[in-house]
Amino acid sequence: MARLEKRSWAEPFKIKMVELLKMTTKEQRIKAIKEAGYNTFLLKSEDVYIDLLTDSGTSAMSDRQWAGLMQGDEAYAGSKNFYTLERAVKKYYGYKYLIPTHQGRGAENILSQVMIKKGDIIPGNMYFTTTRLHQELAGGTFIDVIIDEAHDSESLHPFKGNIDLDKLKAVIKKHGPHRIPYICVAVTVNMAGGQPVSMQNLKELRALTSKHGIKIMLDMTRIAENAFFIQQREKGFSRRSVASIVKDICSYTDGATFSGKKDALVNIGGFLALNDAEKFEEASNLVVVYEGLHTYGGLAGRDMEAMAIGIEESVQDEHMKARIGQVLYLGEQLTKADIPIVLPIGGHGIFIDAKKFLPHLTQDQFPAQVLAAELYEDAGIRAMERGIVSAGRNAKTGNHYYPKLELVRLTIPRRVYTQAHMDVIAESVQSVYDRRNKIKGLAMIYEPKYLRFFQARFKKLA
Ligand code: PLI
Repeated sequence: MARLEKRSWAEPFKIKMVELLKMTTKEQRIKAIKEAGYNTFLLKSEDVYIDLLTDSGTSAMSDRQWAGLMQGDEAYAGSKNFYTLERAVKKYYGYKYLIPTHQGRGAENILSQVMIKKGDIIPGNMYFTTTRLHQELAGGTFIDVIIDEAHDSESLHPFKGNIDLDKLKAVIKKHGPHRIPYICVAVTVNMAGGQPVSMQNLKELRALTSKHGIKIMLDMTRIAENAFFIQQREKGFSRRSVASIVKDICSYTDGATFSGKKDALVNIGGFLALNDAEKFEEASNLVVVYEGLHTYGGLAGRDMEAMAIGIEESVQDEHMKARIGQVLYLGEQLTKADIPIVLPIGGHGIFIDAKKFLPHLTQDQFPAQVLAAELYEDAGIRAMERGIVSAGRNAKTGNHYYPKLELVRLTIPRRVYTQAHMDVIAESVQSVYDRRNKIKGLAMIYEPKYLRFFQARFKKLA
């Protein structure tokens, strides 16, 4: 018998505890999603079988992290867990000053308030919902300077998160460097499908911004995933560890916001990290108003301990290989079945191209919202809309933003689901695809003012 050439990856852990899930019938799910206004954010979690809404705060913590919770020092000021976290941030990311926050958007608020003046311009590699809103609330205007390939779900560019330096130069020329307090660089780029930024691009960006005295602020929420892609795809990095690549990425930047709920394998937590002493002082003063004292920032001591341990676990090569390996496995099942997804397969999930999946619907009929609801009805799988509903409205004109990408995100929580779950998901997507021509659009019947995708309600069109 011929020997098998293939060597599979597998998780570098075993399962110690399980959480039982409720199984539902199709009738129950049809009722539940209707009651939720066809918005998967408004479903009750207990009615969901496989929850792919987000990879944010949904990871399984390790036994070491759970043990860390018991080491919580819940002092109001100067908790020892703050110093553990500060050491981890210096060791793995290299930033000088740390301000913990309750989660990523807490850090975005503080950063935006400290750095942005009314009328400022904030270029970035594609918007993220909370990030852009905080920039706007602080009086700034976001301008997208990501490469064009990022908006094309079929482009196979290996670093679709890259900044287009010519677009950035044009923004600097038009508005002047004094109007640009910083460029916001996300690694990996969530709304583009979890697409990475290359080290070469960061290096060139640093050279360009230094010339103009513009700072680089990193949204380092999924930095370890970005580092893994650099290791796999960029020349000169194949022998480098994920941990060392992570530190290199940070070295090209002046500070960062971080949602610990993703890479860092915790259920809550985030931080703002800075290298500038003066800005740090301003931010430490402001955090007291919005989050809590600068040594806890809205977190319990135990949360900071778990995040410090999670940061260390997140940059291990074996962890990242299994993490991305699982996402890749699901993506390959779907591409084999000709389902239109964003390629190359990204870091934290699979993004289905809803415009291509449901070409008979206009973008005003919210194809990605529709598809997410259909997936729930089919098998109790909860996904997230990342299209016109998430994009919201232009604050000045009041019109919908019409993003080129109209996506449904199947986000994979870290260390939570098995390969068999991935098979169930792939089969469900195929089953919905087989009856796609019969699927009807939605109309929005309630629209909240901010971040409407969280709470908007819809009804099925007749
Ligand atoms: O959810 P927060 O506040 O901890 O983090 C906000 C945030 C900032 N940047 C990026 C790239 C994110 O993906 C992000 C949160 N993302 C969520 C909740 C998600 O489901 O993707």
